This record gives sequence, structure tokens and C-alpha cells, in this order.
Amino acid sequence: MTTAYLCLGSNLGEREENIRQALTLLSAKVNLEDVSSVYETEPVGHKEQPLFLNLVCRITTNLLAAELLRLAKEVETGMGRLPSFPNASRIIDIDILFYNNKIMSSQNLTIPHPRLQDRAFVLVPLAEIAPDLVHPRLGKSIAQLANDVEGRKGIRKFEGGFDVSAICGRAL
Ligand code: PH2
Ligand code: MG
Ligand code: MG
Repeated sequence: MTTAYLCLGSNLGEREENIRQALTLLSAKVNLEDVSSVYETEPVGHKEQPLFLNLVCRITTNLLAAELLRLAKEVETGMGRLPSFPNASRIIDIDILFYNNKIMSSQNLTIPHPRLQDRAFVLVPLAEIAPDLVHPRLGKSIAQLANDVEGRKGIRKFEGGFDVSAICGRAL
């Protein structure tokens, strides 16, 4: 069994509902083990777009990394995400952050996610559920990386959030 971490983001349409739906679809195929709070975050990269909602989750799964990527893409496409340019607005984005301690890079998948150490919208929620997780390439804990990252001012906790037990049928 693999423990993996995913980041979910949405900045188009009913953002909260989009993230809830993605978690529901994912939890049909993998075990959802923990979910962070939801954060409203300023767009990083292409700035002229709506605010995102982001959260991170921990899953366990027997899927290989490439299969997990395929599942993430299937959920994105199934929810109606259309191909666009990098960093464009999207109804849902599902990125693999970590897959056990695996370090790998192929044409369409790099693990750990190559930009996670620069992204407060990933590190702050991740520090809630995995502060002691050590980045296998950088050798620093998520708590350390979250503490050092720039752009923490651009993210704030979003009121609301999810009844995760209603999503995956059990309390976490
Ligand atoms: N995703 C990106 C680019 N920029 N900014 C925020 N705040 N949240 C995201 O999820 C995000 C982003 C590329 O996937
Ligand atoms: Mg992304
Ligand atoms: Mg993505």
C-alpha cells in the first residue's frame, strides 16, 4: 500500500462543490485518509484569474504512480475540465505531491511535485496534516518548508469546508 498526498484546486464555477465532487470521485477508487482545511488562495503564476480554493489530502492506494495520475486526469476530465494553457483557470486540478518517498521524473509526471516547495497554497494546508513528513529530495520537513515559504499572506482559511465522513462513508 502506498501513502500519497494530493493537492486539489478550483477557481471556476462552484468551487466548493467542485472540490467536494472531486473528493467523492477519488474516494471511490482510493482510500481517503485525511483532508486539510480549505483555503482561499491568490493565484500563483498567471495572476489575472479568480481566487482558488485549495486543500490537500492524504490517501492510501495500491495504484501505481502512473495509474494514480491517470485517475486524477480521469476525474478532472469527467468533471468537464477542458485542456488549456498552464496555470489557466480550471474547475478542478488534482496534482500528486508525494507518492511514498518516491523520487521520479517522466515526461508527464514528476514526483515529488517539482514546485510544491514554492507554493504556500500547498505547504500551509499540508503542514496541517503532515508537518513531520520529510521531502525526500530536499531533506526538509513540511513544517520547515511551510515556515520558510513566501506568499503565506496570499492564503486564508475558507469558512465552511467538508463533512468528509459524508464523502467517504466513514469518519477520518
Ligand atoms: N495552481 C496552479 C497555478 N496557480 N494558484 C493557486 N492559488 N492555487 C492553485 O491551485 C494553482 C495556482 C497550477 O496548477
Ligand atoms: Mg496544479
Ligand atoms: Mg495539474
